[in-house]
Amino acid sequence: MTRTSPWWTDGDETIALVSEDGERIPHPELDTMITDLTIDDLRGLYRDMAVVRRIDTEATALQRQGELGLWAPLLGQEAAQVGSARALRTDDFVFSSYREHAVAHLRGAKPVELLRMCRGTAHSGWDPLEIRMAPMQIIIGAQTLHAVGYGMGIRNQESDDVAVTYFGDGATSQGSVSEAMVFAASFNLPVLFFCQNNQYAISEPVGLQSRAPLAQRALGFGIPAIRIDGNDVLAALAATRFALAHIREHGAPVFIEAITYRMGPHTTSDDPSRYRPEQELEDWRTRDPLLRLERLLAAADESTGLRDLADSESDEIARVLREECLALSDPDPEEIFAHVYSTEHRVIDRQRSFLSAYLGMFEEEGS
Ligand SMILES: Cc1ncc(C[n+]2csc(CCOP(=O)(O)OP(=O)(O)O)c2C)c(N)n1
Repeated sequence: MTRTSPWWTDGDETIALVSEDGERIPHPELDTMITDLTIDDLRGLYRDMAVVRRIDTEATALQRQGELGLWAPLLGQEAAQVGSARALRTDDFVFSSYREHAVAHLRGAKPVELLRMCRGTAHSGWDPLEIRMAPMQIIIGAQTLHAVGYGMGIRNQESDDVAVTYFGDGATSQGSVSEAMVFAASFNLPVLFFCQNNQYAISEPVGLQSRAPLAQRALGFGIPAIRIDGNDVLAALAATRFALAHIREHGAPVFIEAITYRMGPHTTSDDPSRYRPEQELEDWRTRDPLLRLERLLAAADESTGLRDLADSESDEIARVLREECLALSDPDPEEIFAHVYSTEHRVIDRQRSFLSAYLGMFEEEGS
């Protein structure tokens, strides 16, 4: 049976617009969100996913070679991120965690800018105001509060921008995420809560974190929710467009739960073989987001050269990325104080003088 509404109600299925075999599944309301998509657009979505996967693989390799301190791979989550990010307007503002490399890239961050923080050469790899995306947040769930604060600003300015926050399944156990949802619901704020349920919070499976579906949590706060197959880029794009239109029209929050799977480790410091069965990963490999879109295009006889083109473009991007990453220069150590306060501050001044004197000792030793 085809569901007519995208809104999740208890017991409903997860919405997919493309099956695992690449067949188009009709949906009366969400289909209306993507009537403009041409074959070239679909090929473009494939290209986006292939490029970010390649950037991610290169970054993982760079970390393994000691060139980055840490990396949190997005492998497996390309569709959720590319589909949702492609639905945003440039004037919306994103507040994400440390895994949304595809979102940052599609907002305009250059590949090397995705790596700068992990190489320890910058507090934020990109200019947050330029691409309208805050620096990646490491404190789990804190970015949802930042989005709510920003949403309040949007409402006060009577603009129809949306604050979009990305977080994981584990983050929904954080008090700050509950507080963010209470505030967003009570004040009718234009915030999109985009939860990538990638099944794990490091080694903790989602079933242990939440006995109820995550989408249900939003309903408990009075926030309408949509639950989608997050490995289906069309579902991610259509649902995000639908949610954004709703938020702009009603000035009230929406929650999307995108069911996906983290195919890599939590970060390069993690060994997932210690807590997840190999067969589980194998099962999810058959639901690979790139494979699914490729199958859809193949069914329409439009997949010729798709992989080769994406691969050659991605390889070149990865080559330049590596070159630019290795060429990143160390910042002036005193820059660490630059953005603590927007005005002069005597505690910071004292710390800056201390560091300067300390560094001066090495200069004397060296001379
Ligand atoms: C407030 C806080 N508590 C704990 C941590 C340690 N930590 C880092 S990642 C992580 C798991 C997050 O899982 P999830 O929200 O599902 O996101 P994912 O990493 O799977 O994308 C934890 C507990 C942290 N960074 N911040």
